[in-house]
Amino acid sequence: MTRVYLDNNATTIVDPKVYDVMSPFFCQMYGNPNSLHSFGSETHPALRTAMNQLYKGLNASDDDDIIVTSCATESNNWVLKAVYFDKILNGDKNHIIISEVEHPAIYSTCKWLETLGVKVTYLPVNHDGIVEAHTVKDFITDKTALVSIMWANNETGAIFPIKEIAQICKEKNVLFHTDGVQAVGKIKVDVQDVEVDFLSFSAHKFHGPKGVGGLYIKNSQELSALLHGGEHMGGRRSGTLNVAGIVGMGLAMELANDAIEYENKEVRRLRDKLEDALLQIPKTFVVTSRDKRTPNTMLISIKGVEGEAMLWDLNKAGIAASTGSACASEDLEANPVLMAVGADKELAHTAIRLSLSRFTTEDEIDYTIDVFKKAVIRLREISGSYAE
Ligand code: 7TS
Repeated sequence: MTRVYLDNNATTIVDPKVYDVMSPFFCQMYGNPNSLHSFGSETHPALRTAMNQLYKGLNASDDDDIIVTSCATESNNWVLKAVYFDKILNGDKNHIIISEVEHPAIYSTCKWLETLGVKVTYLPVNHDGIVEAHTVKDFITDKTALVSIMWANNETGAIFPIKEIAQICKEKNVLFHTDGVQAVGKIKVDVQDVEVDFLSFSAHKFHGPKGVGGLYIKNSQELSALLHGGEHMGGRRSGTLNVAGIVGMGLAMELANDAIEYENKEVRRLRDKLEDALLQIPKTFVVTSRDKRTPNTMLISIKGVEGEAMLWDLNKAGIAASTGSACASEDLEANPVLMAVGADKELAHTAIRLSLSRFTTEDEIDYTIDVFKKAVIRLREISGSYAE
């Protein structure tokens, strides 16, 4: 059966080159890098190469830290909780600013911090699903400890004005974190051009392995450790190094950055071809203008067709898509990002996210267009709630 994977914002296929570079570190070079014997030390060259690839990939300087974590959820939790300990519990601040369309790894952590007495501002987004930089300025007070705004949204692909927001935070002397999960490897992320204090990323979103991610920390900025223990990663994140994961993530970032031009031209062309075809179906609409999105993403609403029913039809034809974030897809609430951009509840229940990658082919897009159009006709007939 034909199988088409269009859920690349949830996770991606591991690039075969990444798989190859990782494989010796399971059964051959399996030593603990901290051990003094040769089993340990023989892992060092590959670890050094991988860390260099990560520094180069983000254009970080030697004064910065890149700390490998288990995923972006960990990186996001770390920043929020450490800022709580450092600046709120043990300081004189009490306020954090995020957007109302952050991933649950930020949003739910902030909800939890509220139970501890932290004041959280959830910034609204405009009709493109983007936080406008001036709103950040409007809400910063002398009690604000941290602003955390994502670089690109996982559901709409909307790219946020991170450079301007970073500048505002710098002027106001407030720490700035960005969740860069959906930006790294898809668009240019240069931490010297865009001066963020902290940036989270996750390898499996750019054709690296699952279970490994990172936190970039500017100028070795103070940030209490979340995991205490054996002083790994300079004492900033203890736990035996995930050697294969780190080696894989380093190469994955290099390959993804090398492919950014392809992503911008070819992946964008395929996404736009799919989008143009699907928008010919009456009463469909796509959130966020094309030029304001990552090149691989489209969130489309189809009037009269429940997102879950559509997903089921696509899945039967071998096509993987999503109704939004897979992290929340078991809960059948209306898509919160669509609600935030002002869609009505019906439209918000009919959202399908299609996300491509550099491995997506033209044949797969043609097949998807065909299946999608037939599924809409079928489901609209069944639901009967749709009239042209
Ligand atoms: N931040 C953003 C913006 C994300 O898109 C995701 C995963 C995460 C954080 C968490 O990454 P993890 O590696 O720790 O899991 N997003 C999605 C998604 O959109 N569908 O499934 C997972």
